[in-house]
Order: sequence, then C-alpha cells, then structure tokens
Amino acid sequence: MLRSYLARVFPIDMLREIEGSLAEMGRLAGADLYQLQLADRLNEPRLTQWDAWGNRIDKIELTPLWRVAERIAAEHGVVATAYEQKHGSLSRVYQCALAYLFTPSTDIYSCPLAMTDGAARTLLSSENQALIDRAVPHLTTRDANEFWTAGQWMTELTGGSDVGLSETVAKPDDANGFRLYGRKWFTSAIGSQIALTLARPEGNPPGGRGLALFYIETRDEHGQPRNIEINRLKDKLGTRKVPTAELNLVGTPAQLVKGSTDGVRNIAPLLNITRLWNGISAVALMRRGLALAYDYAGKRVAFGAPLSEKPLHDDTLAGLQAESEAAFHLAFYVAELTGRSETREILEDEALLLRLLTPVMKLTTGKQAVMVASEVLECFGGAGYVEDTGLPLLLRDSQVLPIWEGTTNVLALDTLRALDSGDSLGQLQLAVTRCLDAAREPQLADAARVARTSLDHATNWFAHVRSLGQPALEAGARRFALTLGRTMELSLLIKHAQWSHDNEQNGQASASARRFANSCVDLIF
Ligand code: MFK
Repeated sequence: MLRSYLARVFPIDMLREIEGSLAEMGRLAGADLYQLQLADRLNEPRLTQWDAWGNRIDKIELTPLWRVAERIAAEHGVVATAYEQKHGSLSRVYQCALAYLFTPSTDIYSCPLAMTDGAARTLLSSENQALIDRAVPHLTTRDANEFWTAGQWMTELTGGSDVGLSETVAKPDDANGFRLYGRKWFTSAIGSQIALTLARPEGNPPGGRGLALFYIETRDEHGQPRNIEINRLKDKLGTRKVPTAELNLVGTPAQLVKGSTDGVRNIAPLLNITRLWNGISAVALMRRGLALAYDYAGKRVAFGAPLSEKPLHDDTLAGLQAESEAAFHLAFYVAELTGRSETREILEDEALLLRLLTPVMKLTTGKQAVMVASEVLECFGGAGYVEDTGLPLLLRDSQVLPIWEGTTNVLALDTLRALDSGDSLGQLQLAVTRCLDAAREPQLADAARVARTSLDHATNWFAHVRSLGQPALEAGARRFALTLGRTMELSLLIKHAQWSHDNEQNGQASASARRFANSCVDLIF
C-alpha cells in the first residue's frame, strides 16, 4: 500500500532519495522495536511525587520502549523531516510515511510527536520570533540530546470539547510574563519539556475568545517542575505508555504566544496537525492489525486447511483490507494538502478543502480503526482476547482515536463550521470528480457510480436540511460527515486503482475499491 502510493505521488528521483530511510524505519518497526514492544508489554510510566526527604519532585519515569522510541524518532527525523523541507511540499508526506512505519511498534509515542509537530507549526505561524528561536530548533532537531517534545494542555474539568469553558487564569508577573493558576485534567505526555496551553488573562471575557495561548517550559534547570503539581496519572483503557496527568498550575511561569485573546483560534494549527497524526496513526494501527491477521491466517489450520484457504475468512480479510486502504488514501491526501499549505503552494480553494477534510478525515479514520482492530482480534479467535499475544493492545489503543483531538460528534460539528466559509463543499465535489474522471477501467465503473451517487445525496441533503434549521443540521452532522469521508476515500481509492492498473499491472487497489463501494459509503438516510 505505502510503496504503491509513494510511487504514484513522488517523482522517481525523490523516491530514490527517501526509500532508504523508509526501509530502515520499516526494518526497525518490524524487528528491534517490535521485540522491545513485546518485552515492554507490562511496563507503564511511573509518577514519583515525593523524594525520601519529603520534597515534592513529581518525577515521571518512562518505560524502556518509550525511551528508545524518543531517540529513534529524533534521529530518524519523524518530526524534523516536515521542517527540513528537502522535498518541498512532499516533505510532509515523507514525514507521514515515517510516522506510519514508526507508530505500530512504539505504543503511541506518536502522541508526544504529534503535539511536538503541532507546537512547532503553531509557534512558526505565531510569528513570535523569540519563542520560535527558543523552542523550534529543539522541536525539529535530529539530535536526540537536544530534542524537546511538547505537550498540549487544553482539557479541564469543565470538559475536553468545549474548551472555551477553561477556568485557568493568567496573572501578569513582574518579568513581563504571566503566572498561570488552574487545574488541567487530562494532559497527555507529561514528560515533555514544553507545553502550549490556554488560560484566561485576568479581566478577559468568558468563552474561547477570552482565552489566550501560552507557552510553558515545564521544568527548571534542575529538572524540577516549575510550579506544576502532578496529582496523579490517568488510569486509562489504552495508550497506557502515555503518561497522562491531572495537574495543578500553581503560579506556573508562562509567556503569551500570540496576542492576549483568541486562544482557541491561535491553537488551531496545533489541533489540525495532531488531527493529521491521528489519521496517520489510525491507518498505521490498521495496517499492523492486518499484517498480523494475514500472517496468522497462513499458519492457523482449522477444519482441515489454513484459514487463508477458507473463503469466509478470506472474505473477512478482504473487507478489512478495503477499509484500511480507503482510510490510508484519505489520511495521506490530507498530508499532501497540509504539505502544500506549509510551503504556501496551496491555492485558496485547496485551503478550504484542507480545512474541511481535516476533521472529516480524522473522524472517519478513527471509527474505521476501532472497527478494524475489533475484527482483527476476532480473526485470532480466543487468542485475540488474551493479553500476552499483544493483540488486545491494538483495540485499546485504537479506541482513543475517535475520542481525543475532538470526538466524532465534535468534529462532525466542526465539519459544518468548515462549510460556513467559502465554497468548501464545492471544492470537495471538484476533488471527487477529478478522482473519478481519471477512472477508465470498466471494472471501476460501478464503484465510481457509488461515489457520485453518495456525493450527490450528501450535497442535496445538506442543501435541504440547512433550510430546515440548525437543530436538523446538527442531528444529521455525523452521518453527513462520515458520508463525505467515505465518499472521498472511495474516490481516492478508485483514482489509485486506475493508476496501479496502468503502472503496476496490479489489481489489488481495484479489488479494494469495488469492495469498499459496497461497504456503506452513504450513511445518510
Ligand atoms: C496519535 C496522534 C494524536 C495525538 C494526540 C495528542 C494527545 C492530546 C490529547 C488532547 O489534548 S485531546 C484535547 C484536544 N481537544 C480538542 O481537540 C478540542 C475539541 N473541541 C473542538 O475542536 C471545538 O470545536 C473547539 C474547541 C475548537 C470549539 O471552541 P469554540 O471556542 O466554540 O471555538 P469557535 O468559536 O468555533 O472557533 C474559534 C476560532 O477558531 C474561529 O475562528 P475566528 O475567531 O476567526 O472566527 C474558528 O474558525 C477557529 N477554529 C476552530 N477550530 C479550527 C479553527 N480554525 C482552523 N482549524 C480548526 N480546526
């Protein structure tokens, strides 16, 4: 899947340049990191709040896998590649390919990397030169000793979705900075050196506009938290290697990143990057699950033959293959658009498409990841339900993907918000049409018809229900957004299938496109 896709989007010379590093990352993920992941299965991060002498230290210890993952991520440029810009706008695609290979064997180390990437992008777009000079070289370096990761501290007791309700207060201090006071309720990857967070400068109005975006360096030169008390680590269903904390900010020194208002708008670049990572993680975990299921199907003999020779098992795997290929193409398409926006090659119309497709892609692929992981476990029968196979982890870790970085419903509403500006739906129609117009193979015709019909249905639904008012529109927003996502996925899959037929004489993508076309693309009723 990855090789075929890269061969389509990269010029051949560029592909030669990046192939070696991708192959090396693939080797690490399949060998050293995978072995370490299995050995690390029972380890979890630890919080030590007090030292022997009664001092509050709030020390976090990561597991061995995560310590290795951090070094490998830095040295292989899993964040840096996007900022070195050696391959123009395709640098972002190259970076996502590295992240895709790195993710399945590193137990959601993608979380701190996503936030690090998002923080670098946010700082760069803030035009705050002092903070850019201070932090971005650390966030984007390949030197593991200099590498910093970033946290994204948004969620408070008042909720993870309605961020405008945040209660953290910012008071000016004597050194032209601020001190933050408040309680953050779900702060992922608390081991990070810096964090971007939201707080309300005293006197600002309520809501998201009254919040401001702040930069924090979490520990002092002795490694002590800077007026941050870590109350406990979360006891989560999955992502258990990620040290996620509840913490109090008790006069934490902080600096404004950009203005003293509009924190939600100013942190949006970070959200959009982490949502891209969420999609790449979704397709990476699906791919890992499928690889294991295919391998097992060749080995497990039942009722007289390997599972791989059983038509029903084969059919089940084909359905999962189609879901994961479709999701892959949408996630990487958003990476392409993101890359173009970062090199400012993006046209105004394409920027609208990117704004629309980012939440659509995140919510669509998140749901697919959970479904695929659940089915993969079932492909192993009872073994998929047993912890020491390492398989249950896949389902638990996938389950976070539709939740964090905006739940499916919150992102469905964000999709409606994205449609408010300009003709973004028209841009999506254009993108779908371009994909489908490329398809000449007769065996893709039915699939292309499904994509056209579901797109028409979605656009007609939107035009009609919009006239009925906001409650009706919101009630259908999830079905609508998922239909847009699955239609775009099908269209991209068809486009790739045609290319693969022409250039590789390979029918895999075509088979997946036909299969996916019959897998509930249109969810509007
Ligand atoms: C494995 C990889 C993943 C790694 C994960 C890392 C783990 C991190 C764990 C977490 O931190 S999870 C917490 C993440 N939190 C969220 O994702 C928040 C979910 N909620 C939303 O996204 C809400 O839609 C939102 C908070 C944005 C709504 O808040 P508001 O105050 O009602 O915002 P509003 O008024 O809609 O938008 C304010 C401005 O921001 C508007 O611009 P203007 O001021 O110019 O009008 C919006 O257009 C803009 N905006 C909002 N979302 C945007 C955006 N602009 C661009 N892109 C977006 N996505």
